[in-house]
Amino acid sequence: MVVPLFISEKARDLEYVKNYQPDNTELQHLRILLHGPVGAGKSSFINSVNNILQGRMTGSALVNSAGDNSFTKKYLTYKIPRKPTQKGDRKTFYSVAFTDIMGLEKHANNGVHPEDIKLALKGHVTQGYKFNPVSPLSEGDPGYNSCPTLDDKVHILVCVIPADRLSVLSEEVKQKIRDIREAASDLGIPQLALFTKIDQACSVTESDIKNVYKSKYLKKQMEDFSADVGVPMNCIFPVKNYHSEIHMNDDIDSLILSALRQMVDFGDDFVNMS
Ligand SMILES: Nc1nc2c(ncn2[C@@H]2O[C@H](COP(=O)(O)OP(=O)(O)O)[C@@H](O)[C@H]2O)c(=O)[nH]1
Ligand SMILES: [Mg+2]
Repeated sequence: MVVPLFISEKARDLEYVKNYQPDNTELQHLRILLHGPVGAGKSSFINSVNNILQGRMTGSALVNSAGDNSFTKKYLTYKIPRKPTQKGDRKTFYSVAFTDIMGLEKHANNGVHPEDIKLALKGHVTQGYKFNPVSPLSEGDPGYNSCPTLDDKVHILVCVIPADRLSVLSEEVKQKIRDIREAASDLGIPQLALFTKIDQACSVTESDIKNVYKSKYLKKQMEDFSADVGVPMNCIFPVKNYHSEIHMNDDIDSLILSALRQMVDFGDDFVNMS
């Protein structure tokens, strides 16, 4: 048998995320809410995490708790199934769950209303609720959950930004991001940002995503975003999602796992304080 001499950072992060369980046994999962412009790579990120935790390419076999696979403007939770250790075992899930909110479009009437995102942070949006961009959810509506449990609440807010389109993000979109961040900060919810599509952002990362921290261009983009929106530099994670690959790739996994590990740590701190 070949005994590995060292365990890679990637392997450590993977084990860490796979083994993570909240101390509070009432909590099934950390809820990670992804928000950001349409096409930023939110769904692809969730699928990428699914691939990595399953250890294989999975397509989009994600489970959402509303039992519905439509990719509309519905509020859906995606959970990632654990491989059963024995045949006939009950289906169980990893302790991270994702909610993907489409939105933040330039015009107020497109995308999910920022007020709805704020309600989602507090757990007031029912699974399967179809967002209405024109009028936000209000108390008493059928989609309004008046008694959210700790599981319903958001524990980590993640802003997803396409690294190749940062310079064209409109002031309106940035303002929406700031508003949502502020609402999350008021609730004490930890936040981080993902810079996706680094493989398309500049020639240095296009040739090899391992060069990500050598790219002056990307560093400048991250600094500008940090200054503009207020996410600290050490909370911005550059990633490349699985989007056209046929096989798994260690470099893709490493970047995604370091972001995911930080999400778990931040979320865990938050639920332990709640
Ligand atoms: N090159 C590249 N394309 C990506 C990446 N992430 C997502 N995409 C592509 O960008 C498009 C939008 O991604 P999607 O996940 O649907 O964005 P969403 O609207 O935020 O959910 C799709 O065609 C993806 O295949 C990435 O990291 N690199
Ligand atoms: Mg999507």
